Amino acid sequence: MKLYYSPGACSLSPHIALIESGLHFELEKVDLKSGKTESGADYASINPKGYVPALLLDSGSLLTEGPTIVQYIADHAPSARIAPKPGAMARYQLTEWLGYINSEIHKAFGPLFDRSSPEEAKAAARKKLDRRFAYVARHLSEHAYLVEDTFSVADGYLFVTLRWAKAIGIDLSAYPSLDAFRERMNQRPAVVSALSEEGIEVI
Ligand SMILES: N[C@@H](CCC(=O)N[C@@H](CS)C(=O)NCC(=O)O)C(=O)O
Repeated sequence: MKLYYSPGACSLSPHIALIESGLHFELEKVDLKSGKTESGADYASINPKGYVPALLLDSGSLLTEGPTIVQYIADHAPSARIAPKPGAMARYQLTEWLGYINSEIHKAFGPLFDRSSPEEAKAAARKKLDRRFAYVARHLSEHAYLVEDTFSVADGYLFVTLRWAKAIGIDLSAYPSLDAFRERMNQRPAVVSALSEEGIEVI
Protein backbone atom coordinates (compact mmCIF):
# COMPACT_ATOMS: atom_id res chain seq x y z
CA MET A 1 0.00 0.00 0.00
CA LYS A 2 1.10 3.53 -0.64
CA LEU A 3 -0.26 6.62 1.09
CA TYR A 4 -0.13 9.89 -0.81
CA TYR A 5 0.20 12.67 1.74
CA SER A 6 1.12 16.25 2.33
CA PRO A 7 2.92 17.10 5.60
CA GLY A 8 0.48 18.02 8.38
CA ALA A 9 -2.57 17.84 6.11
CA CYS A 10 -5.58 15.63 6.80
CA SER A 11 -3.55 12.76 5.31
CA LEU A 12 -1.78 12.68 8.68
CA SER A 13 -4.88 10.86 9.99
CA PRO A 14 -4.51 7.77 7.73
CA HIS A 15 -0.75 7.98 8.24
CA ILE A 16 -1.26 7.59 12.00
CA ALA A 17 -3.82 4.81 11.37
CA LEU A 18 -1.34 2.93 9.14
CA ILE A 19 1.35 3.01 11.81
CA GLU A 20 -1.12 2.00 14.54
CA SER A 21 -2.32 -0.86 12.30
CA GLY A 22 1.12 -2.43 11.92
CA LEU A 23 0.41 -2.96 8.19
CA HIS A 24 3.24 -2.51 5.73
CA PHE A 25 3.00 0.72 3.74
CA GLU A 26 4.98 3.25 1.77
CA LEU A 27 4.61 7.02 1.72
CA GLU A 28 4.73 9.39 -1.21
CA LYS A 29 4.68 13.11 -0.60
CA VAL A 30 2.52 15.31 -2.81
CA ASP A 31 3.26 18.96 -3.49
CA LEU A 32 -0.30 20.29 -3.59
CA LYS A 33 0.82 23.56 -5.22
CA SER A 34 2.65 22.04 -8.17
CA GLY A 35 0.48 18.91 -8.36
CA LYS A 36 3.62 16.75 -8.49
CA THR A 37 4.55 13.86 -6.23
CA GLU A 38 8.05 13.51 -4.82
CA SER A 39 8.90 10.96 -7.51
CA GLY A 40 7.93 13.50 -10.16
CA ALA A 41 4.55 11.97 -11.09
CA ASP A 42 1.57 14.10 -12.01
CA TYR A 43 -0.70 13.60 -8.99
CA ALA A 44 -3.90 14.26 -10.98
CA SER A 45 -3.08 11.21 -13.09
CA ILE A 46 -3.02 9.14 -9.88
CA ASN A 47 -5.92 10.80 -8.05
CA PRO A 48 -8.14 12.87 -10.34
CA LYS A 49 -9.63 14.56 -7.25
CA GLY A 50 -6.24 16.26 -6.84
CA TYR A 51 -6.28 16.28 -3.05
CA VAL A 52 -4.75 14.11 -0.34
CA PRO A 53 -5.13 11.58 1.18
CA ALA A 54 -5.21 8.74 -1.33
CA LEU A 55 -4.30 5.15 -0.60
CA LEU A 56 -3.00 3.02 -3.46
CA LEU A 57 -3.79 -0.59 -2.67
CA ASP A 58 -1.58 -3.51 -3.67
CA SER A 59 -4.38 -4.56 -6.07
CA GLY A 60 -3.87 -1.27 -7.93
CA SER A 61 -7.17 0.23 -6.75
CA LEU A 62 -7.12 3.73 -5.34
CA LEU A 63 -9.11 4.65 -2.23
CA THR A 64 -9.83 8.28 -1.44
CA GLU A 65 -11.71 10.19 1.29
CA GLY A 66 -10.04 10.13 4.69
CA PRO A 67 -12.95 8.58 6.67
CA THR A 68 -13.15 5.69 4.19
CA ILE A 69 -9.39 5.16 4.08
CA VAL A 70 -9.00 4.94 7.85
CA GLN A 71 -11.82 2.38 8.11
CA TYR A 72 -10.23 0.32 5.33
CA ILE A 73 -6.94 0.34 7.25
CA ALA A 74 -8.64 -0.59 10.55
CA ASP A 75 -10.66 -3.42 8.98
CA HIS A 76 -7.50 -4.90 7.41
CA ALA A 77 -5.71 -5.02 10.77
CA PRO A 78 -8.38 -6.30 13.18
CA SER A 79 -5.81 -7.29 15.80
CA ALA A 80 -4.74 -3.64 16.14
CA ARG A 81 -8.27 -2.81 17.38
CA ILE A 82 -8.35 0.71 16.01
CA ALA A 83 -12.03 0.56 15.02
CA PRO A 84 -14.97 -1.37 16.46
CA LYS A 85 -16.13 -4.36 14.40
CA PRO A 86 -18.46 -3.65 11.46
CA GLY A 87 -22.06 -4.02 12.57
CA ALA A 88 -21.39 -3.18 16.23
CA MET A 89 -23.20 -0.12 17.65
CA ALA A 90 -19.80 1.37 18.47
CA ARG A 91 -18.92 1.21 14.77
CA TYR A 92 -21.78 3.58 14.01
CA GLN A 93 -20.51 5.84 16.78
CA LEU A 94 -17.14 5.78 15.03
CA THR A 95 -18.65 6.75 11.66
CA GLU A 96 -20.74 9.39 13.43
CA TRP A 97 -17.53 10.96 14.78
CA LEU A 98 -15.69 10.60 11.47
CA GLY A 99 -18.59 12.33 9.72
CA TYR A 100 -18.67 15.10 12.32
CA ILE A 101 -14.93 15.71 12.15
CA ASN A 102 -14.96 15.59 8.34
CA SER A 103 -17.91 17.81 7.53
CA GLU A 104 -18.35 19.94 10.64
CA ILE A 105 -14.75 20.52 11.75
CA HIS A 106 -12.28 19.80 8.93
CA LYS A 107 -14.28 21.60 6.27
CA ALA A 108 -15.04 24.54 8.59
CA PHE A 109 -11.30 25.40 8.47
CA GLY A 110 -11.63 26.21 4.73
CA PRO A 111 -11.90 30.03 4.99
CA LEU A 112 -9.05 30.13 7.52
CA PHE A 113 -6.68 28.35 5.16
CA ASP A 114 -7.69 30.48 2.18
CA ARG A 115 -5.74 33.74 2.05
CA SER A 116 -8.29 35.25 -0.32
CA SER A 117 -11.27 34.69 1.96
CA PRO A 118 -12.80 37.86 3.43
CA GLU A 119 -12.35 38.69 7.13
CA GLU A 120 -16.09 38.15 7.82
CA ALA A 121 -15.88 34.62 6.41
CA LYS A 122 -12.86 33.95 8.62
CA ALA A 123 -14.62 35.31 11.72
CA ALA A 124 -17.69 33.18 10.95
CA ALA A 125 -15.48 30.11 10.52
CA ARG A 126 -13.82 30.72 13.90
CA LYS A 127 -17.23 31.05 15.57
CA LYS A 128 -18.47 27.86 13.97
CA LEU A 129 -15.31 25.95 14.91
CA ASP A 130 -15.68 27.12 18.49
CA ARG A 131 -19.18 25.60 18.66
CA ARG A 132 -18.04 22.39 16.97
CA PHE A 133 -15.02 21.97 19.25
CA ALA A 134 -17.13 22.81 22.33
CA TYR A 135 -19.26 19.76 21.56
CA VAL A 136 -16.19 17.50 21.31
CA ALA A 137 -14.72 19.02 24.49
CA ARG A 138 -17.83 18.07 26.48
CA HIS A 139 -17.43 14.46 25.36
CA LEU A 140 -13.69 14.41 26.09
CA SER A 141 -14.19 15.87 29.56
CA GLU A 142 -15.82 12.54 30.45
CA HIS A 143 -13.98 10.15 28.11
CA ALA A 144 -10.32 9.70 27.24
CA TYR A 145 -11.11 8.93 23.58
CA LEU A 146 -14.03 9.43 21.23
CA VAL A 147 -15.33 5.85 21.02
CA GLU A 148 -15.55 3.28 23.82
CA ASP A 149 -12.78 5.00 25.81
CA THR A 150 -10.10 3.44 23.66
CA PHE A 151 -8.05 4.81 20.77
CA SER A 152 -9.71 4.60 17.37
CA VAL A 153 -9.04 6.06 13.94
CA ALA A 154 -11.46 8.90 14.79
CA ASP A 155 -9.02 10.11 17.46
CA GLY A 156 -6.20 10.39 14.94
CA TYR A 157 -8.41 12.55 12.72
CA LEU A 158 -9.56 14.79 15.58
CA PHE A 159 -5.91 15.19 16.60
CA VAL A 160 -5.04 16.50 13.13
CA THR A 161 -7.73 19.20 13.36
CA LEU A 162 -6.59 20.18 16.87
CA ARG A 163 -3.04 20.63 15.51
CA TRP A 164 -4.43 22.96 12.84
CA ALA A 165 -6.35 24.92 15.46
CA LYS A 166 -3.21 25.34 17.54
CA ALA A 167 -1.07 26.22 14.51
CA ILE A 168 -3.37 29.02 13.35
CA GLY A 169 -4.01 30.38 16.83
CA ILE A 170 -7.63 29.35 17.43
CA ASP A 171 -8.16 29.95 21.13
CA LEU A 172 -9.43 26.72 22.67
CA SER A 173 -8.31 27.59 26.20
CA ALA A 174 -11.94 27.39 27.35
CA TYR A 175 -11.79 23.66 26.60
CA PRO A 176 -8.97 22.08 28.65
CA SER A 177 -10.10 18.57 27.69
CA LEU A 178 -9.05 19.30 24.08
CA ASP A 179 -5.58 20.42 25.09
CA ALA A 180 -5.22 17.37 27.31
CA PHE A 181 -6.34 15.11 24.45
CA ARG A 182 -3.84 16.67 22.00
CA GLU A 183 -1.06 16.26 24.56
CA ARG A 184 -2.08 12.63 25.14
CA MET A 185 -2.05 11.96 21.41
CA ASN A 186 1.37 13.61 21.08
CA GLN A 187 2.69 10.89 23.42
CA ARG A 188 1.45 7.96 21.31
CA PRO A 189 4.38 6.21 19.62
CA ALA A 190 2.47 6.04 16.30
CA VAL A 191 1.86 9.78 16.41
CA VAL A 192 5.51 10.50 17.27
CA SER A 193 6.58 8.36 14.28
CA ALA A 194 4.06 9.89 11.88
CA LEU A 195 5.09 13.46 12.77
CA SER A 196 8.73 12.54 12.38
CA GLU A 197 8.18 10.78 9.03
CA GLU A 198 6.32 13.85 7.74
CA GLY A 199 9.07 16.14 9.05
CA ILE A 200 6.67 18.22 11.13
CA GLU A 201 6.96 19.38 14.70
CA VAL A 202 5.04 18.35 17.79
CA ILE A 203 2.63 21.14 18.73
N1 LIG B 1 -13.06 15.08 1.14
C1 LIG B 1 -11.64 14.87 1.32
C2 LIG B 1 -10.99 16.23 1.54
C3 LIG B 1 -9.49 16.11 1.64
C4 LIG B 1 -8.85 17.48 1.80
O1 LIG B 1 -9.48 18.46 2.19
N2 LIG B 1 -7.53 17.50 1.51
C5 LIG B 1 -6.77 18.74 1.57
C6 LIG B 1 -5.66 18.66 2.59
S1 LIG B 1 -6.30 18.52 4.24
C7 LIG B 1 -6.13 18.97 0.21
O2 LIG B 1 -5.44 18.09 -0.31
N3 LIG B 1 -6.34 20.14 -0.36
C8 LIG B 1 -5.79 20.50 -1.62
C9 LIG B 1 -6.83 20.64 -2.68
O3 LIG B 1 -8.04 20.57 -2.40
O4 LIG B 1 -6.43 20.85 -3.83
C10 LIG B 1 -11.35 13.93 2.49
O5 LIG B 1 -12.11 13.99 3.47
O6 LIG B 1 -10.41 13.13 2.42
